[in-house]
Amino acid sequence: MALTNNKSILDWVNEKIDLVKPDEVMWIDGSEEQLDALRKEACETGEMTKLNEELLPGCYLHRTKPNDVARVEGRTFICTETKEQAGPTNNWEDPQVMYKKLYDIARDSYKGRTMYVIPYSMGPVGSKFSKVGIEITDSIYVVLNMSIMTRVGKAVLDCFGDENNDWVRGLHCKCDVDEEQRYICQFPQDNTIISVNSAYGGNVLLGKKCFALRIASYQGKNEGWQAEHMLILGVENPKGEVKYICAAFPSACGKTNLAMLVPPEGYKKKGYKVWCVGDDIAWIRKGADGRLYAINPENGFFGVAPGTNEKSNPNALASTKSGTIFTNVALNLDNNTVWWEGLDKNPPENAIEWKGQPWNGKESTEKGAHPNSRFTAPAKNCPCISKEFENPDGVPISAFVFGGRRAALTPLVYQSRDWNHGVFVGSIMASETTAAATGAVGVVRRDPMAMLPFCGYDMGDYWQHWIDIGETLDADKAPKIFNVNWFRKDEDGNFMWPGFGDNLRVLEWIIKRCEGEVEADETAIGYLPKAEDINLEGLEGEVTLDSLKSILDVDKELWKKETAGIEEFYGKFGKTLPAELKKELDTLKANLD
Ligand code: SAT
Ligand code: MN
Repeated sequence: MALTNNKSILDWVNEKIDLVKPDEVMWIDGSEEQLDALRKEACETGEMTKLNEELLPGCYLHRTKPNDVARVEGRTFICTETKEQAGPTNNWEDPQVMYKKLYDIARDSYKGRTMYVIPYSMGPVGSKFSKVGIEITDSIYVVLNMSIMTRVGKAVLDCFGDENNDWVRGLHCKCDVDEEQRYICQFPQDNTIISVNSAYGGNVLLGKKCFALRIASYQGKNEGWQAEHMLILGVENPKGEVKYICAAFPSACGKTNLAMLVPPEGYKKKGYKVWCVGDDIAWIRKGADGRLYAINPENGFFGVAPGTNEKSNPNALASTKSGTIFTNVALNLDNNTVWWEGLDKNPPENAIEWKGQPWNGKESTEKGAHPNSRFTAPAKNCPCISKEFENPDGVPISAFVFGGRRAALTPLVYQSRDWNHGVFVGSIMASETTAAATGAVGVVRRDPMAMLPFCGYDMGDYWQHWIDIGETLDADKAPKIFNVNWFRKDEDGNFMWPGFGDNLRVLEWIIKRCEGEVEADETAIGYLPKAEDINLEGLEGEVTLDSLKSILDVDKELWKKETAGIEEFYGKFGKTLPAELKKELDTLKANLD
């Protein structure tokens, strides 16, 4: 039975029923009984495997098709009235052409299947930050993932109103999971998303990248707020004061690890704590006091499994111990649990690898888990989840941090001179590619604000939006803007910074800068720490003052080469490139000469 009298919702759902012709229609009400029945059904059909109830209560394993393991950026489209509105970094197609193509693929594709209608809220139900979506899907896996990643069900519609038309339409059709016919399409001007022929993560959990970033970035531009690919964390000092930081990194560059950071021993002893508000997406608005506030619109973590372990991220690991769906990891047949590369040094011998074949982890040279295998874990499981997680007003932001994966060039940390310079620093972000998207891994590409695959309109206009937001902020209220790089390597290819929990040492410097408690050196690229101001206590033997100095260096020759790359990238934008950024580039070039 439909869960709403909202006419715009009912009309749209009915239209889609006529298109895809399901055998049955089920509205997801959010009740445990309904979800449990779906879990049971998915296990009966083999879509999911129930894991060991003692060791992993309420946990399941799912395998996607081997051709469907990551986001497909080449097949992701922004369909706006004009190509210019999508900008030079997005694939574009005319909306009418794309609707027709997608409807032809979707037509009758639910025959013999059930249509699930999922009402969901991005953000706490009823918060002024939050937005409602309806996702139609023919996949139980999607229903169960959405009910971890977002707030789903009747409660969402109960407080929505019958006349309200401000909701995002999402149609997902698994079809035959044919990669040649796979399309992930956003229609920002219609608040609509259509995804066909995939059943993987970011391609089909439409509340995540498609809505909360691509559509929401466009909404934010028009409505005066921001949707960013950022984690949100709080650092609590020994006095009990918490400062919040939003940080943008490309997919699979350690956002989840940073968001759930465990302080080094010395910091723990002193009473430092880190609280996780979000690990992937931040929605940001100005509060009544003139500061920027952020909420995490999601309700769970869709984290990369490989490399997650007791040492790298005990909080993420703990989050996966119940109520979690694992995708494309190895199944240990001896105890019906899961395993992935980097979980421990003890791979199972009697196992099934991610493609579904028998696998002996001790002998096989093949991987047990796909490099982009994932866990979908409820946020409430996380031992360090912030008590502000459900706060409908969000948390006040002290600093924005941008970062990428760069073996050379970018120093461990630097601060922008002011807001516009900070926007410049975000706009020139570049990172080595990872397994989170299909394509070559390890190639340096420009990824401004980590939004390259997620900005729902012209990136030049998006930068302008950042600049415009800055203009509305008093200088003393505006978050300070930083860049970090945990991934610098020495000549032998070894990482020069230990990363993980030790990144708190850098966050501490960032917060001190925000509070005006520490000096910095002005360089060609911005403010750099004096090496003595980064606390190395407890890192003896790992990082010396000298090695720290070498991760803090600014190699002018390398930076000159970098400016040529930036100039080329900026050249793509033509008239939407903000004059402010052009000016920042000129300043950087002059500083390097
Ligand atoms: O596949 S997702 O887009 O959900 C995850 C990611 O790439 O960050
Ligand atoms: Mn992400």
